[in-house]
Amino acid sequence: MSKSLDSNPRRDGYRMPGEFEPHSACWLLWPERPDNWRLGAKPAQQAFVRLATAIAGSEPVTVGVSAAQYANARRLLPTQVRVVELSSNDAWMRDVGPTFVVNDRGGIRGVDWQFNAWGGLRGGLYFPWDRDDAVAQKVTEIEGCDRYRAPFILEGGSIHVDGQGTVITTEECLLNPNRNPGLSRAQIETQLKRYLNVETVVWLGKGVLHDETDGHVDNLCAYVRPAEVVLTWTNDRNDPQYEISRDAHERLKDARDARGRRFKVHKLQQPGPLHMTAEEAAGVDVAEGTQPRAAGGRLAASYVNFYIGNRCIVAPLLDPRRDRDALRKLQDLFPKREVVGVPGRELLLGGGNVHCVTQQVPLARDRRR
Ligand code: KQY
Repeated sequence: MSKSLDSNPRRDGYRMPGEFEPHSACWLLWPERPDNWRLGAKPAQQAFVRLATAIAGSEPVTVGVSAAQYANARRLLPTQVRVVELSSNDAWMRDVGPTFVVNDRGGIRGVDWQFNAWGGLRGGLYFPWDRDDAVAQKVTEIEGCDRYRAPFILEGGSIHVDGQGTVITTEECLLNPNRNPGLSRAQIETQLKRYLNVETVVWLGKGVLHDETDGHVDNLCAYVRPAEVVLTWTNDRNDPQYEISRDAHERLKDARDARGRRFKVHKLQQPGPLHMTAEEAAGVDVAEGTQPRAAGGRLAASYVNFYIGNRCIVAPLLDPRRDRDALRKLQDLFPKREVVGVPGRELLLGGGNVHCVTQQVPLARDRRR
């Protein structure tokens, strides 16, 4: 049984590794709800199959799926992907799954963040979210590890760590009163230090324009390796994204990480700008309590929303005019991994992308040997 621990990772000597460190597995959830995924989630399911297949070439993949969709998911996913029945409110494993932490003696535990669907009743994206909030416990149970139930709200997509004492996050999300209204910036930093076991919090300002998560960092900026990040970028000064990316660039250039290093910042040109078509918007069911979809709305499209697998980088394909350059740039940044593009449009229409729907399980290693 997965025990709930009455402590925190810092006190117990556990840390969140960088995503670029070795993994033992990757978890996803199966998309299903028709008020988020158009056409009864059928196009999104095809995209998830492509994504799960790409990651499965690099590490074992498990997909959690509702009882109602089990047979369909099992039929569509390749045999090397494990499918387990797991209820959830939607498919954002990065945000609802556990953040795994490891120690130097081969131990692994999960951090089970509190979850309120990206803002609860103050601008959150759907109601209810009780099944999502129970996902992390169930995943740690299946993974056979104990867990820390964090005393505050956080989504995994709102943090990126280097595994060496630094976390990067955004003010737009973590300081948003719809997450932890009772906590000051200093108190949030203290909790991040306890639950990720970091010393330094690097604050960026806003996330990608119109990101409905309130600016998750994983759509804006990601670690390539310690002290080296990739930032979504546009050279168009008339695009409102320009000022957001410029501000993030400046903050990163001014920052020092936990080891006193300056950041090397790589710019990755954004796709588009991309917008939701009338046909796409019309394909999404209307439901009370769910964010409606509007034709013509600008999508929070970014190539930074990629997944780092053991031997691959899985990145979204979003814009035929820009995909090739984006993949080439990622290949330059990750020369030891194969960069694989997967269809990203359906994930984007749902409100996120590859990184948002994946959650790595780090390899627990005994470093004393
Ligand atoms: O991490 C994410 N990008 C989740 C977005 C949730 C969107 C729900 N429509």
